[in-house]
Amino acid sequence: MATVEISTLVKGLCEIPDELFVCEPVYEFLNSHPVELSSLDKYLHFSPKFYTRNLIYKDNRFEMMAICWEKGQVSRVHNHWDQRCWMTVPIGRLKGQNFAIEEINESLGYCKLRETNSFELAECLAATVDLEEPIHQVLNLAEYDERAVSIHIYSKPYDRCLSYCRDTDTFKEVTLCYTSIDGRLCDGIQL
Ligand code: 2CO
Ligand code: FE2
Repeated sequence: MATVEISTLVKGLCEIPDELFVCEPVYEFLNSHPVELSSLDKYLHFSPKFYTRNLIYKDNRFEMMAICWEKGQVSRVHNHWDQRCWMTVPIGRLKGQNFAIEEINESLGYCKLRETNSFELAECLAATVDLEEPIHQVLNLAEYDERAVSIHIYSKPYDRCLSYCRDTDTFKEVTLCYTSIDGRLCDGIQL
């Protein structure tokens, strides 16, 4: 399949009318437009400390970012509120693990989770976060033994989520920051 520059992908997404900016049409669009890797170069910043979030595009309706994962790096177990989310993995591969809530007491910040399904992503295949079961973790497993880059689209843009700790069965709100915007490192960021 012919690849497209990331800027072409953004333009194509911007042209999707609001009523079609929902799970299936965006998913199909991403699957039928694999990204040209060289067009991602300027967005790729890796850090040994944590995965990096590199903003490519943002408007009121959606944001797109490249997330760079060193070998073995994993996300928090987290939710996406009621954001829609799509992701593709043009470089390396990643595992997605979904979770269901078994018991929750919001006022105590207590939440017991149970693992549900998992999936693996590579080669520009797209996945969506299930709005019915939105708690998940993304992992660049050490056994994959390579860096990975994923492209994420969130609609609407979001900058906070709930983070779950499975050791203590607790959860709390965390703020999400960008590592870089349009290829330039954000103030105060040290890789
Ligand atoms: N959603 C996480 C973030 O934006 C990345 S893990 O994939 O859903 O930081
Ligand atoms: Fe996520």
